Amino acid sequence: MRKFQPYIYHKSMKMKAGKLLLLLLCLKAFSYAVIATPQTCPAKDGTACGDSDDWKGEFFPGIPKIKYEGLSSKNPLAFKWYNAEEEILGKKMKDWFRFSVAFWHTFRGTGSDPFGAPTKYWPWEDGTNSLAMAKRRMRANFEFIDKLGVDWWCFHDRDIAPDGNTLEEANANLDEVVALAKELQGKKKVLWGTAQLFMHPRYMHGAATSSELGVYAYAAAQVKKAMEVTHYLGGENYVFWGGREGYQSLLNTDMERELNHLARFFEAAVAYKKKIGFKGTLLIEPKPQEPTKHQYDWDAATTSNFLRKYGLIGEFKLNIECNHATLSGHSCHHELETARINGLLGNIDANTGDPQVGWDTDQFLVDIQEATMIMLSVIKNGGIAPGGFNFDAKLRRESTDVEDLFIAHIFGMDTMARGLRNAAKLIENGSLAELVRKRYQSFDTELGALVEAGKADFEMLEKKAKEWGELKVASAKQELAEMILQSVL
Ligand SMILES: [Mn+2]
Repeated sequence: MRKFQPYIYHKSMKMKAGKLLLLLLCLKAFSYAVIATPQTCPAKDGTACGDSDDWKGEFFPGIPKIKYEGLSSKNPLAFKWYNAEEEILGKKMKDWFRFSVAFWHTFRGTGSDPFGAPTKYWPWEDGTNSLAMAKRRMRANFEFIDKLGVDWWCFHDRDIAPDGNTLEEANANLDEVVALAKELQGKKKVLWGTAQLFMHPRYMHGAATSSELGVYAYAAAQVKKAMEVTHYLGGENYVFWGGREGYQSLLNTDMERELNHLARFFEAAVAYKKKIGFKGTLLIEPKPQEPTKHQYDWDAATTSNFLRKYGLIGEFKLNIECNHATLSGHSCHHELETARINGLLGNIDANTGDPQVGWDTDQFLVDIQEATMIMLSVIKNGGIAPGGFNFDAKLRRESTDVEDLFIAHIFGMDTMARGLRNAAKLIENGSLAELVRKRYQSFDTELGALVEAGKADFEMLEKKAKEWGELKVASAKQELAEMILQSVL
C-alpha cells in the first residue's frame, strides 16, 4: 500500500494544529495562488469544473464498457482472457478474483516522486484537496469501476476525503464523502477500507507503536472512524498496513513495549468491530521495510507468529501484497503458501516490483508465470472470498493518458485470468501433483503414518535405520516440474 497526495497537501502537512495560525493563513494563500492557475480545469471540452462537485457529462468520454472479446481481438480496451461469467473449475472467473480498484493509486496517484512534480493532470482535477474535489473524484471512481466491469473498490480514509484541522472536522469531511459514495455505489461494494496512519507528521514515530500516547489515541480514533465507515459502506474486510509501525534504530527503541502496544491496539480493534456488528475480516498487510528500516509485520511468517503469540490468530487474516513479498526476500507464491498453510490467506494486493529496483514500485502484475503460481495457491485455498484481488498498483510516472488507467487494469485482469486458466490446466493435467505425491510416497507407509501422527520415537527410528542400511535417495525432479509448469503457460 502506497499513498499519494497532491502537491498542495504536502505543503499543508507542515501545519501544526493550533500552533501557527499565521503560517496556516499563508499556506492557505499559497493554495489559492495555485488554484488561481489551475492546470487542468476547465477541461478542454468545456466541461464544468470549479469549486463544486458538479460535473457535466462523463469523466471518461469515448471509453465504452470494457467487454470480453477473446484472443482474436486487437482492441486494447477489451479483455482477451478475462471472461467474467465463464466458469473455471466450477466457479465463475469474477468469483475467483473479486477484482477491486484501489482508490489511492487510481484517483490520487499524481505521478510525483521524491525528485519530481506530478505528471498526471486528469481532466476532472482542479489541483485542490477540497471537499468538492473529493466528491467529484468519487463520481469518477464509480464511472471507472463500472466501465471496467469491476464490482469492488478499496480506500484509505484520508484519500477519499480531505483531512481537517481537528479530528471532528476530518470526520465530518469523511462523512460527507462517504454519504455520496453510499449513494453512488449501487451494487458495487467495498472490498476493504483502511485508515491512513503514516502520512501526517504526527505519525512519524508510528501510530499504534508510537512512543507518544497521544498519537496512539489519535490513531485509535482514526481507526474507529474508518471501521465505522467501512461497515456503513458494506465493506467485506478491513486492512491494517503498518507503514510506520517499526523502527529506524534499536538504540532508541523499546521493541518489546512497542509490539505489546501493537497487540493491544489490535485487541481493541477486534473489540470495537464486535461492538458495532462489523462482520468483515480484519487483515494485516505484511511489508518488511519502507518507509521504516524495519517494519514489525515483516512477512507472513513473522506476522503469523505475532498473531499467535498474542492470541489473535482467530481474529485476523493476512493481505498478501506481491511487491511486499519480494521486498521481504520471498516470492509472492511463498507468501501466499505461508499464509494458506497457516489458515491466514485473506486477500491479495495484486501488484509486482521491478527485479532491477529495490523498492516498492507497485506495478501492475503482468508476468504470466507468477500469475499462474499465485492462482495455484488461490485454488488450493478454495478461493479467497470474502477477500479478493485489489489492484494496489499504479501507472508509471511517464504514463499520462486517462486511457492508460483502463489499459493497465485490463492488462492486470487479463494476466490474472491467464494465470487462472493455466493453473486450472495444470490441475486438470495432474502430472505436477503426481510428481509431488511420488516425492513423499515413503511416508505413505505404516512407519510414515506413525511419524506423521507423532508416534515414532527415536528408538523405533534408530532400529529401522539400522535395518534399512545405506539408502538410495530419489531425485527431486525440479527440471521436470519446471517443464510441466511451462507446458501450460
Ligand atoms: Mn497494498
